[in-house]
Formats: sequence, structure tokens, C-alpha cells
Amino acid sequence: MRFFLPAALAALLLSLASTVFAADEDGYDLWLRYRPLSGTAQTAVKAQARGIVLPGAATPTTNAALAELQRGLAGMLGKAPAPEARIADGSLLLATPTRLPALTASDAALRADLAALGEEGYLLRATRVLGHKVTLIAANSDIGLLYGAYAWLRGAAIGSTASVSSAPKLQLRLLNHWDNLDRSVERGYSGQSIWDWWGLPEIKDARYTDYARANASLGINGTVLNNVNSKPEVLTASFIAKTAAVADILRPYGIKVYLSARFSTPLELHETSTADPLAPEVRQWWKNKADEIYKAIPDFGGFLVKANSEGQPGPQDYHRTHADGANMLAAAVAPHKGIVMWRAFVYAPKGAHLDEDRAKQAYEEFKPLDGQFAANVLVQVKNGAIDFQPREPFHPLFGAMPKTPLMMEFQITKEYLGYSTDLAYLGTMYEETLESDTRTGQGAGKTVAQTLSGMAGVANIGSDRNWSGSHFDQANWYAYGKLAWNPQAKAKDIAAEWAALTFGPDQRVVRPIVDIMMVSREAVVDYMTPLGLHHMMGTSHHHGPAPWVDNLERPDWNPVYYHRADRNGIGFNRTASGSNALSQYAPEIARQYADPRTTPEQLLLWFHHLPWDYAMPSGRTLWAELLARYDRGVAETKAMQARWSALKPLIDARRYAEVDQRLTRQVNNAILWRDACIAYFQSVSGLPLPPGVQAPAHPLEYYQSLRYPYAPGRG
Ligand code: BDP
Repeated sequence: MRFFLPAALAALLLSLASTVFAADEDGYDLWLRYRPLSGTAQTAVKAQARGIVLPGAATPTTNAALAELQRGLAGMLGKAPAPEARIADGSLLLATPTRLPALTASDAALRADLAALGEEGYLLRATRVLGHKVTLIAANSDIGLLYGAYAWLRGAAIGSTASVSSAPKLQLRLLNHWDNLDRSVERGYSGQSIWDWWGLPEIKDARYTDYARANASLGINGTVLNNVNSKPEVLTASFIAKTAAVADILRPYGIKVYLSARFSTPLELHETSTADPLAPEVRQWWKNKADEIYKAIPDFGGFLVKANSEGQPGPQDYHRTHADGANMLAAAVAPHKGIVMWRAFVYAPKGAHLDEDRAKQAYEEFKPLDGQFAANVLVQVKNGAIDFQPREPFHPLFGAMPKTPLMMEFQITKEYLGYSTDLAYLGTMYEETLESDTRTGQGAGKTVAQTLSGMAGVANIGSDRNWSGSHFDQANWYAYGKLAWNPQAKAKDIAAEWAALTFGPDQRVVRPIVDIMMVSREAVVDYMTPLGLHHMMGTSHHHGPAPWVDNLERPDWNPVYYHRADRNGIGFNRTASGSNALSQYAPEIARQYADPRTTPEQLLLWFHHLPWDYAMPSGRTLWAELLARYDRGVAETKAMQARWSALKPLIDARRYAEVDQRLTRQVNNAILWRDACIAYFQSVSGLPLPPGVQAPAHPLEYYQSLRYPYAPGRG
């Protein structure tokens, strides 16, 4: 007994210490928390930053870099070193070759390294400059220095002192806010829009600067402030002034503002008699509008457009093509170096060829236009051909439009993956798409990442104190930003970095959190839409299971259209004997996926309609496999919660509880999906549940009667 007491006491004290010292956090600081470092870590960081030196004239961007370093060091060390004029041993030196010609004058290697970094890249290293041992943050521009400062602070916070050379692989790294002018947010689950249009331009929320800091820390360099379902008013003088006020705040952080433009704006404002993109009065109106915007915002980024999609106006209303529409806007912004991001998220308008598989329609409309877009137009393509489902194969347009710069559109907000209640780390989902081999291009083929010129993420940011509605949803913003900078980065590394920055670098915390994150999205796929199923969510709000819905005005809004389950089988036949959507992929892929045996199991029912007794590689029938996936989804979700519970002593009480409550909700959600889907598919297949599979808690009618009239996110 006497031997055990000290050990037990020590354990108790340790857990008390962690509990007592982990002060409650509300999540506002995101991954820029700068909490006090441990003693040894402090000594190491102090030695790298005895003084901060940034030669040359101050600019708003260098001021932002210095302010962030001082904020970070004050937090981590208790006291920040002052900026100093002279380089000395132990300086943290921020320099460009223009600011400090001596930096590269006699250092050919550094000169070459810097040349490889382009305008926005940076490098971090311990080196000698002018005879002094310094920690160097070097870049070719002030914005590169700011990015470098954030990277150095990250390393300091998590104890990494490695040399780094980093340059963005994509030029355009944007957030898309689906925020309305009344501050509601379409598909937003984290409060109101952060953009207080009513208060602007005079009233500038301090959050705008923190928003800029968070995004700059990831290298995000553009933001579209308003919803793709846009309103004409956003292009009137008063909103241009409001937009300019936001642009002024974001500019020092390297972030340009863009607006979603409604195609019929001049007509709806009664300033033209048509919105036909070839009509001279319309072309002139947009030119004048662009001039007006650029007068207020000289570095305005350009327009994002959703046209002829889900009821939005567009060039097809005038029998013109997407290229005619995009090029007309492109001509208006070209003299100012602006761009147009034209979305490829289109499917047939009401009444038009509705017999065509919806998954084929964007490709059919856009592929023939390859080569017809103006040089400053990018086509923005969602990751998959349907609509941000928990799992989709990559969109066949990637790799198919070699003459057109393409942007990837990912959804960060979790419209179809459990809002901000369910924990689903999307880094793995983005990675899966980006790594997919399109089998186009030279040799082995280009991955989706290699076909991109830019990336857009539909933001999950709102007025909630923690910005994203839940702590773990911050990781999706983070992962998106990191992958926009480097689409070949690894989701797991990003998760580990985020977890260390967000919950502290203690590996006892980081490892289990990364484990939770890495299984989380697959768990959601399993309990919602396993084996390639898709689009089975509730009507309009997209919450909860509704595989039975078959009565909406368009067939391709109905879940039954997508799963096609009947007595004999389940799945959407997209092979040559079905819709042949497969033919839109490169021949190697089309051949491989033509056979269910060589189709990845996770996409099986996306491409094939199979009998319930189809033999799966596991040895189970398809019916039994489907049930097993639903059960696995529930089990994984419970396991995630158990892993989180074990972290209780190591995480501040507030964040622990907020995550725990959501995990409880998620387990219930997973059970609901499982039970409702099993009840429904059993009613269709007529098959018994194999031994050991638990029957749903309620009859099918119960699930069919559930309604969510006040579900959030409908804007
Ligand atoms: C769908 C959303 C809808 C968006 C649309 C889009 O449900 O709110 O407007 O995508 O991307 O997923 O335009």
C-alpha cells in the first residue's frame, strides 16, 4: 500500500494540475492562441528572438507582421522583445533583398533560394547575416514576410525549429462567403454573417482584422464577401463604399475582396433594357460599373458568378453561352487586371432535358466551351458532379478543359455533413479529391491538384464567438487554407499541426485528437451515405435522412432518383448500359469503373445498380454490407466520443464540454440515420435483417414523420 500511494497521488496531482491550469477558452483565438510556453520551449524561442529587426520603411503589411510577432511573443514568453534598428546576435530578422541588399549580396545560395519563392513565398532559417547569428525570415515582398512571420510563430508555438522554404502552388486562394446582405448566411451554421453591411462603412467590427489575421496566417489571399445567389444592390454605390471599407482593412494582410455579381443586375436596377451580354448598352454598363468599383477599390479582385443555375439569371436567358456571359464581364474588369470566376455548378433548368443524369450536365455544358473563355476567366468547379456530398468521385471536368484555368470549389461549411454539430474533419475529403488521378495529361496522368489554377472554399465563418460554430469546424477552415497554399499537403500533418496549435503541443492530447479527426469523415459517410450512395438528405434544409422522398417538383431533387432502390437492387447505373456518365472520365478510368469488381468499393453504388445479393469482397451480400456500414458509422461515432472523454483531464473544461455535447448529439444523429435508412431500405428490399443486426428503434413511418421547420442555414 505504501508503495502505491505516492504513484496514485502523483497521478492525481498531475491531473489536477492540468485541470487547474487549463484555463477555459472560448475558441475566439482560433489557432493563433499564443499561450505561455513551457520553460525549455521558452528558452529556445527567446534565444531566437532577442530583438526583432525589420530594415527599411514600415508599410501596413510590415506593421501587421511586427504586431503579430509582438503579440505572439508576448503571449508565449510573457514579454515581447522590442523592434530594434540593428542586427545583432540573436536577432529575429525579417528581410527582403530590397529592404536589405546586404542579405543576398554575397550569398548566392540564398539568392537562388529566394528566387525560387516567387512573390508570396518565404523562408525561415538560422543563419549568419552581416556576421551575426540570426533567425532569418526572408521573402521577396512584404506579404511574404507576413506569411513567414506566421509560419515562424507556428513553429515557436509547437516547438518546431526546422528550416522552412515555402511558396504557394496556387495563385488564387479564396474564401467564398454565402452571406446575404441582411446578415443571414446560406448554409451557415455559426451565427450571423460577420459582415455587418448595415453598419458599414463607418462601423468596422474589430473582428474584421482578426478575420484578416486568421486568413493571412494560412495564406488565403482573396475573399468573396457575398452569396453566389446574389442581389443587384451589392453593386450600387452604397454597397461599393461598404465593400471598400472592408477592402481597406484586409489589404495589409494580402487579402483582396471580390463580389458575387448577379447577371441581370443592370436590368434589375432599371439601368438597361436587357441583360443580354452581347448588347452594347449592357457591355457599357458593366464597363462603367467596373470603373466605378476600381475607383473605390483599386485592387478589387473581380466577380464570382452563378449563372443559369437553380433559377439564377444568366446568358442562356438570351440564347448566349456561358462563355459569352463570362467574357463580357471579363472585358469590363480586364483593364483593371480583375478576373471573373464563372461557376460550373449548373444543371438543367426546369423543363429542359430532365431525363439526363444530373451528374453529366455541367460537363456537357462546359467541356465544349474549352478554349472560348477570355484569358481572365476561370471556371470554378465543385469537387464532385452532384453537390458537396459526403463522398463524390472527382468532377469529370478536372483534366477535361486543358485550355481553361480551373478553380476547385470545396465546401467548408458542412451543409451535407452534419452542420456544425457533427465532427467531420474535411482535410481527408479534400485530400482524397486532390490526389485523384485524372488519367489525363502526360505519363501517369495529372492529379486533380495538378489541374488547378486556384481554389475556393465556401466559408464556415460566422458571428459565433468561436467563428465556426464548433471548435473542430475551425480545423476545416484551417485545412482548407493549408491545402489552397499547397494542394499536395497531407491531411494528417495538417490535423496534427492544427491540434497542437489549438489544444497545445502535448502529444497526449495531439495524438488522440488526430486519431479522432482522421476517422471522422469516413464515419459520417458510413452513417449517412455508404458505398457511394448520395443525396439522401432531408428536403431543402438537407438535415437528416430522407431516402424515401419521391414527390418533389423535379425528379433530380428526389433521393429516390439517386439511390434507385427497389425490390431487386440499389444504386445508380452510370455505366454504358445506364446514363454513361462514366464516359466523361478518361478512358482508363471509364474502363476500370465499368466493372463493379474493379470499381472502388466506396464508389460502388455511385456507378452501379446491383442486386441485393451481389457478393461483396468481404464475403457478405450487398444488403448485409450496407447494414454493416451503417453499424460501423454508429460504432465509429461512439468510439470518437469515448476517445474524447479520455481527454477530459487534459483539456480546459469549457472546450471539453462544448465538444462533448456535440459528440453526444452526433451519436444520436448517427443512430437516426442508421435506423431510418435501414427501415426504409428494408421496406424496399423486403429482406430480413441478418442475425445480430439490431432492428431500427421505430417503424419507418416514425422517421418519415420527422420535420425540421427551423433547421438553420437556409439564408
Ligand atoms: C447547394 C446549396 C445551395 C447553393 C448551391 C450552389 O444547397 O444553397 O446555392 O449549392 O452552390 O449545395 O449554388
